[in-house]
Amino acid sequence: SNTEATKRGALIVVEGLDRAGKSTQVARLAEALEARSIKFPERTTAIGKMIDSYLAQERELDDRAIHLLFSANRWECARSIIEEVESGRNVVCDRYAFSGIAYSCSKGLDYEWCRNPDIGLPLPDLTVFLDLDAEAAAARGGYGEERYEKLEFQARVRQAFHLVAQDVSRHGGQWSTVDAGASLDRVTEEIMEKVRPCLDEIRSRGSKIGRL
Ligand code: ADP
Ligand code: 2DT
Ligand code: MG
Repeated sequence: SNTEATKRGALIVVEGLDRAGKSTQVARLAEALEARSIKFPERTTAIGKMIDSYLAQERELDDRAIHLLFSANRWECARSIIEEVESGRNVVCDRYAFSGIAYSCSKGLDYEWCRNPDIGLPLPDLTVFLDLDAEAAAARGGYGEERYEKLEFQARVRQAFHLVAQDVSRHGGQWSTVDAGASLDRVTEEIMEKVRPCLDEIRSRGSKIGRL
């Protein structure tokens, strides 16, 4: 029989535009779930350092090459995510493969081409999309110097995320959209309303973690 100690944890992903409130909400969620929190890109690895210098606009890379580096950066963390979840710990993730698709598609790359390199990665039990229009996001303190932090591009990314949402649902994934324009506490409450039933379901069914 399945004892409490063998029950796996959940993998919860938070997605959204720059300034949507992801990092703030991931910190709150990780505390509430006593979870390990991770962030993509994971900038400390060798691949992560290449991504970091690309985002800082210190180097140029072909659009497909950087897309594959973002995916490789997830693959180099996949084993440890699976081990953590299987050990019973919850994992909360600030961005994931869905950012990969949304940002690269917004440069004009083919949707399916963008999705392919992430196939087989751990499947999030729930993805919470913090939805905010690009103007409202820009009004939150303005953008920095990083690549992609421009209003017109962010507006395209938001549209691309809406396509990703439909695609995830079609592939049987759990995607929940939350209005990120509400107050910090209201957003946290709404996220918890989506997360609780997800945790209950994993606890009662005890299924293995899926694959993208
Ligand atoms: P992200 O990680 O998505 O870029 P952050 O969590 O860093 O977003 O938040 C970006 C900025 O917006 C921060 O200054 C943060 O305090 C502010 N912020 C986050 N959530 C809200 C909210 N619901 N209402 C107003 N300001 C917010
Ligand atoms: P932040 O560190 O502020 O979240 O910005 N990105 C991210 C991609 O283009 N592809 C990906 O696969 C991922 C995970 C989004 C990181 C920037 O990198 C973009 C914004
Ligand atoms: Mg952030």
